[in-house]
Amino acid sequence: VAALLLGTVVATCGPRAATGNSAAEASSAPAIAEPILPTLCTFTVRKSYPHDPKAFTEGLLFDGGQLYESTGMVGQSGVRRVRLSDGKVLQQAVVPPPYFGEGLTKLGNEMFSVTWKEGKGFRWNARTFRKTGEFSYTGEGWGLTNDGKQIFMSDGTPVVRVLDPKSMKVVRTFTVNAGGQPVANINELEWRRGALMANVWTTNQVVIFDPASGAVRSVMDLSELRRQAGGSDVEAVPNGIAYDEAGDRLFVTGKYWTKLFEIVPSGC
Ligand code: DDQ
Repeated sequence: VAALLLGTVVATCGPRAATGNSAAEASSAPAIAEPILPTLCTFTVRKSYPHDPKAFTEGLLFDGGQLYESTGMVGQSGVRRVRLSDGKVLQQAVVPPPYFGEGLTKLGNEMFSVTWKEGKGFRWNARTFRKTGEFSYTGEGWGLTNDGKQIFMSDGTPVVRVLDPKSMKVVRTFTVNAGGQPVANINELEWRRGALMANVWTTNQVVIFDPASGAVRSVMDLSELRRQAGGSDVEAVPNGIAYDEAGDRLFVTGKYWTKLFEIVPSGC
């Protein structure tokens, strides 16, 4: 996936319109509907905060001035509310064995979390951190986010499910693709300004894609932040994107990272 995306990005460095197909250019309608290739999106770091280096981050979100995180690994899984300034855990609930905690999303006063291979999801009261319900799904559970109305769920494949939060039933699906090529290992998800962002598992890349077509519009490379906060652990991949809509702030971290970064994206 890394090679594919990198190749795709490099390929966009030339002028896009230079097809050399003068016949097609001369006609009023293009003969071929070409896929739009992703562009590179960059960022600067505005601030960094401490992050629990024991947290195997699987979900991250910011809502109502609060940071929430879910963690994985059997026996270390759970959901937590975290103080941004110093990373202190303010509230938490355990996701017990045999479950491996994965993505987290919050809609109003309710949180939803999924588990890796158990086909089991949990509903939580976001104020009390009490479990309020369970739901099931086929396949694996990886990332979760929502657009205020519907929930988006990734499962490690290029296919993202759109779920109705009441029933947690699949409303529709779409395939994340870079220039038409499916992108696998779509992991932690985030909704930001009408687009979806996702960590691509094992890589340092974040893809930003269209929630209708699944087309990847841009790619962000978090290699430098991983070097600063992830150490040498192969599992310490970037994972965790949280958008503070009210403050227009974007936060990223990773599994076992020592830091959580506020970044200012550009061209995403
Ligand atoms: N996932 O988040 C990509 C879905 C799973 C990552 C799990 C990597 C650690 C595996 C450790 C195995 C222990 C059962």
